[in-house]
Parts: sequence; structure tokens; C-alpha cells
Amino acid sequence: MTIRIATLSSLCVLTFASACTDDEGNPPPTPTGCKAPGTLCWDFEEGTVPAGWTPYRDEFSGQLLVDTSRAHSGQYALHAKEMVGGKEGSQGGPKKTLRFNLPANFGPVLWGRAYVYTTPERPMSHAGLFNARYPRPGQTGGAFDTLDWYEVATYQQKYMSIWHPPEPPGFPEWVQVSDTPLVLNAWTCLEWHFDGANGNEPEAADPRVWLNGEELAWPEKFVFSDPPTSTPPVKEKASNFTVLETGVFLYQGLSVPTDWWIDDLAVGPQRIGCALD
Ligand SMILES: [Ca+2]
Repeated sequence: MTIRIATLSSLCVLTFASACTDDEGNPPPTPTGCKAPGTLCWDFEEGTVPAGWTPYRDEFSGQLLVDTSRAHSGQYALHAKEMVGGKEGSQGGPKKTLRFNLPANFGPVLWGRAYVYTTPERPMSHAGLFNARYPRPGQTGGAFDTLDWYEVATYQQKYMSIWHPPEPPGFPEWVQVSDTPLVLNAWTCLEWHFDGANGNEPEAADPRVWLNGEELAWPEKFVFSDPPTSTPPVKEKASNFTVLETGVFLYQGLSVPTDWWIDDLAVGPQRIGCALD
């Protein structure tokens, strides 16, 4: 009996720890869906870029459009089409994105959710999918290039999350790389938690990310900067997230033409979850 209890306990820790608890042992909050106050959801069923989103980055080849080539819900999704340009290992890659200004007083905690489909190959280069930005301490607004930011991306064919100081240059940045390969040729539900308040802690929290409800682990964490440094950035705390960016943004080259679709994108002050309601 003692052995059986020990076995079950170990199984929970090894198999389900990431799904049922965070680093402090707290369970993730119950999802609230799109109806919760302050939550914004986009299903792209307008058939065009939704109101409030405006084109931002446009580098190298490809297109970013709302079309019917593949959808998670309904008929339409945001499609980063035939992205290509530059070479792996060299800075500069295809970037096609949209920006959105959040309503005032969004708050310092941003949960997000998006369904993402990628084909045909996993990029080696840093491929950003979503980021959210906020003014530095003591500021209440300001231009895009003055804002601290959190990012969800893939890198070396695996999921990645980052905390950045303002871009340019966007570093020294705190990088977390998962041991989970980017899922190809299937819709996946990505969720993220950007906690810029982080209770009484002196700095904003590290980003957290879930794939189809399972929290990702980050066996590889490091500081990236050019020139290199080993000193981590101070993750400045947030008062209000102010700007979102989505689409696909490669920071190094991409030699294989690659398509991404993003659908059922949502952000809110509470966990939204993967259900469409
Ligand atoms: Ca849709």
C-alpha cells in the first residue's frame, strides 16, 4: 500500500506536474472563455483584417492576409502565406505583422490564447507569433519602440518565450526554450500568461506557455544580447499592457517557404482557455 501511494504520487509529479501546478505549486486558474469582462477575441470571420488591427512589419517575401485557405473556426483565419527570405544563421528574415492598441487600463496581467497551424517544416530561426508590450515604470504610454515586452515564438524548431526590453534593440533579453517540438500540420492551442505585476516580487514574472492545455517546461534558459552578456535584464514591472502584435516575424533567415495560420486569437486579464465560447 505504501508503495502504491508512493508510485501514484511520483506519477503525478512526473507526468502531471506541469499541467496541474506552477513553480509555487498553485493550480492554473479555471478558464473563463471569451465572455469574461475585458476579454477580446478575434475569429477573423469578418473575412478581412479585424477592426483596430493595422499592418506593421513587412520585410522580405510573403503575405499576411485573412483568407479561407485554412480555418480553425468558421471559414477564415489570419494567414502568413509563403514566408521566405534570408538565410538561417544570418540576421534578417521575413516579417509580416499586425498591431493592435489595447483599451486603456487593460492591467498588468495578460493571458492569451491562439490556435496556430504551421507547414511544411519547422524553422530553425527565431519565429515570433505574438507579443504584448507595456510602458516602462514611471511611464503611462509612449511609442512602440519605448515599450517592454513579452513574446511567444519558436526557435530551433521548439516553442520559446522571451521577456524583452524595448526594441530596438530588444535585448539583453531573457530567453526560455522548451523541449517541445513545434507541432506541424495540425491546429494547436497555444496559451500564454504574461504577469507583469507578479505580486510583491521585485520583477515581472517569467512568461508561461501551455500547448493544448499542457504547460511547457523550459530546460534551456539564457540571456541573449549582441554583443553577448551574462547579466540578465531587469524584468521591469508593468502597470498596463498597451499594444499587441501578431503575425509571423523571423529574426533570422527562412529558406523554406513556410505558411502559418492563426485563428481564434484572444487576450484578457483572466485565463481564457482553449474552448471557443
Ligand atoms: Ca475563424
